[in-house]
Amino acid sequence: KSPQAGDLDPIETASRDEISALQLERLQWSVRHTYDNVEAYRKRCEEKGVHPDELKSLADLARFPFMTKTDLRDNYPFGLFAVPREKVARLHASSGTTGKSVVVGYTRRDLDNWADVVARSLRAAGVRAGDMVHNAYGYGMFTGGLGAHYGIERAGCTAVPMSGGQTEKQVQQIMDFRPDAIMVTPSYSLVIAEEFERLNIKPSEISLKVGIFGAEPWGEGMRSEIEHKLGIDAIDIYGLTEVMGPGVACECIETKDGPVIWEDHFYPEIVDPETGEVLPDGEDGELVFTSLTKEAFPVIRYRTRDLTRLLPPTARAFRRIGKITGRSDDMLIVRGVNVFPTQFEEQILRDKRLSGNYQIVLTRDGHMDNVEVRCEVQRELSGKLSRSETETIARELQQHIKTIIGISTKVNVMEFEGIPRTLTGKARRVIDQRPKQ
Ligand code: ADP
Ligand code: K
Repeated sequence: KSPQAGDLDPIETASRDEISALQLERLQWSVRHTYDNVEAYRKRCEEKGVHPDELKSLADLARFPFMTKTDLRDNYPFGLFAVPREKVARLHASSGTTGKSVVVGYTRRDLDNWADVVARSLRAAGVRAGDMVHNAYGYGMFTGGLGAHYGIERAGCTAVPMSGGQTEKQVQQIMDFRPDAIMVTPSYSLVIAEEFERLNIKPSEISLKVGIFGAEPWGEGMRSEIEHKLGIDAIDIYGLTEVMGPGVACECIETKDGPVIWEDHFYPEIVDPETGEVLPDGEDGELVFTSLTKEAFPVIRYRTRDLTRLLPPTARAFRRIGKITGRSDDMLIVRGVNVFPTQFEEQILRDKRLSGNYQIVLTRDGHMDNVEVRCEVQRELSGKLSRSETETIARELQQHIKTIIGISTKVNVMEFEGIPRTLTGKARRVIDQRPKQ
């Protein structure tokens, strides 16, 4: 499907000069707005000896300080908000490195812009007004469900707010309602595809024409598998809670060559993850975003920790991001949900019967990620606990992890020193055996 007149916002076909001019104007507003309204940011600028008045060109941004997840944690929950709490129309949250999550807020106008960029993402993916979109992203504090939802409505489509899980019901509803498009994590889409296979339903009998997949890394191999099994075009959507949510960037169906950054709302940079130095387009490094229009929770040079590169425009006037090749921190993405090893550690340390030594083992069973948490009992309890006592410890830990971190795990409680000690350097906490994308 090629875009038709009226499908594109004028800025999507603007010249580079027009885009840069708009970006500079909005950047100056955004930095000034943040400086004036967020005390922690103003202090950071003063320490660095920079002032919003010095922002005369896009390149001047490189002189300004970065924002990181640590800043969000230190200012939990609302310390980085740039508007009074009464002006915040909605909150969302994402995992932080410890028990406290990262909290973000949106004004009415922010929600409006978010719906616009998600609607634009849907159009880029070939979805048109009047289409029905089955939304299997999780609803709730995650940005995925509601972020996609309001974009679907904004695009003039029929929203099916299915949320995640209940695979049999997902399939039943897709067969009964006959949606044109689906929004879901790539891994869960394959679980849905397998349920279709189990029911002997052929791709040609499935109404879906396109799927918009994100929240976790996926590669070309997975794209062809999804396209083949569901009989659809599979499109990559990228986003993160701190910057907005899904819809920061989305692929175009004509080219399928990496998510197009909606550069009129989000200004990208690639920096050297070690030195923070800005790298030229095309070079690998860490993706950094500055919000250009956000009122409630502006981010200036936010370090995403996602490793990738910036690619030149193709189907639209904006630049694209390459495949996310990894992270420059230890965050794990399990079934689309972000988790940090320290979050498991916190739960393990709550139980005084456990030694605090642990290991997280990630595997992929079919298409779903499995997490095994290996921990061990204290030295003085080693060899002294009955099987049912050990099982109780495991069950309790599993429940804590489920309620607090929000993911299902298998907990394996071992005897003291059951986990191999590293004699030099840091303990190996994570063993990721999932196939590389
Ligand atoms: P989302 O709901 O978009 O997943 P989160 O804040 O929960 O938002 O997670 C954001 C992180 O998820 C990103 O920093 C990135 O690591 C990962 N992510 C999101 N979309 C993609 C994608 N299309 N490809 C690879 N990684 C992605
Ligand atoms: K994610």
